Amino acid sequence: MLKSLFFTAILVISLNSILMAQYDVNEDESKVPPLALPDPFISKEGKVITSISEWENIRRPELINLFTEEVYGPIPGDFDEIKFEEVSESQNPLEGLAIFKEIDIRVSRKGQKHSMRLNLFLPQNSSKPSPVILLVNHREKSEDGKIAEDGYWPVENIIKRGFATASFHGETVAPDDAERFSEGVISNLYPEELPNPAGMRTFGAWGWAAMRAMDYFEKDPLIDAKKSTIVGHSRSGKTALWTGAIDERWSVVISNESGCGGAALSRRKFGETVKIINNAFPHWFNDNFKNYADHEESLPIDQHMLAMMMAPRSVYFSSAREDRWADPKGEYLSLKIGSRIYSEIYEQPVAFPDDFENLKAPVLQKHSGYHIREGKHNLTLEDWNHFMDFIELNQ
Ligand code: GTR
Repeated sequence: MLKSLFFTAILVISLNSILMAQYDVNEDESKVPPLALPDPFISKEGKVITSISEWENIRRPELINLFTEEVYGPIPGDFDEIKFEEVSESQNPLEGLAIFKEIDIRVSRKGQKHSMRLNLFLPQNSSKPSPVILLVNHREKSEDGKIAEDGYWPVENIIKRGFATASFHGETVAPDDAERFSEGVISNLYPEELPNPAGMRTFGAWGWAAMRAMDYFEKDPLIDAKKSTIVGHSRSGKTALWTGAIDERWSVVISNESGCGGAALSRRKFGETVKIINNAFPHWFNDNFKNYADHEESLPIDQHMLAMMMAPRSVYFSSAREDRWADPKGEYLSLKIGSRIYSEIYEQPVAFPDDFENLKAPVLQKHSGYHIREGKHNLTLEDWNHFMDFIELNQ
């Protein structure tokens, strides 16, 4: 298992070096273009947005629509029936500490069916329903909780802090493959999305799965679904953000090292760019997003606006110092700038230091928080410990 994670890491690193050689990749801060971001508080019609009701009724829906049309495609919520079936195929790896449930979520629409697996651990002796943290997983399969081993999904630590935690694997709804991505929920339930250039793609499918997990949480009396967090790392961190934007049932949204098309500002063109990501992973975003390759300045949105979609709920970004491909500074800036939503619309002031380069401690506060740790692109126990501090503060 550790071995396969190691090889995945090597693969990602070598793929990135090939891409760096192939494209003119900028990782020099002095070459970042001056930032001219679209204004989140001016509507399409030119109206200046100053109140919660203008934000929630005019501008927020407008922005969701733009992200849907131009970047991610929708996460469709219509289906005819959903059923939850508890199966017991694997042994509980945390016997005595946690309750372990394997749940098959079966959804049908227009006579077609799709089924996905959710793995759930709950604190064994909790006197009340537990808050839950969902990890969107694109790495090793998680049937028996074994991705716990390296800190990527540290179930034992999460349980000991009183949270329930669940995970599903992206492959159960959409293979992470440019040729085969539709061979899952898209072909099965939403085939009309495929020919649509603004349609649902991989992140829409993974987000759909996260929403079905939430449907389950709302039905399980051992879970306090009002206190639900969605976490994703990297490509799954992009998914977590888009899901959190669309589905307001998540009270906390956490995106770890999600970089281009996730937390990082596209207009900085630092590390991975819109062109690079769309060439390497054409199945992640919808076709319209490809129009912005080398034309980031004409995007009607940028990722600070995606961070804003979480308000008034809570949002947390995290970076790793050596993960320059994901542009840590661009991740920080999009959160810092996007967090104006709390201060300026919801009258809940948040503050982020200006000096990113010397940031040492996590920015731990209500509504929006951040940390950068030493080291490489990965999701580690250190990251999780900060996440859980943030969740506790925000629930
Ligand atoms: C990289 C990709 C990034 C990031 C990463 C990952 O190869 O360029 O956008 O998503 O994979 O998911 O680990």
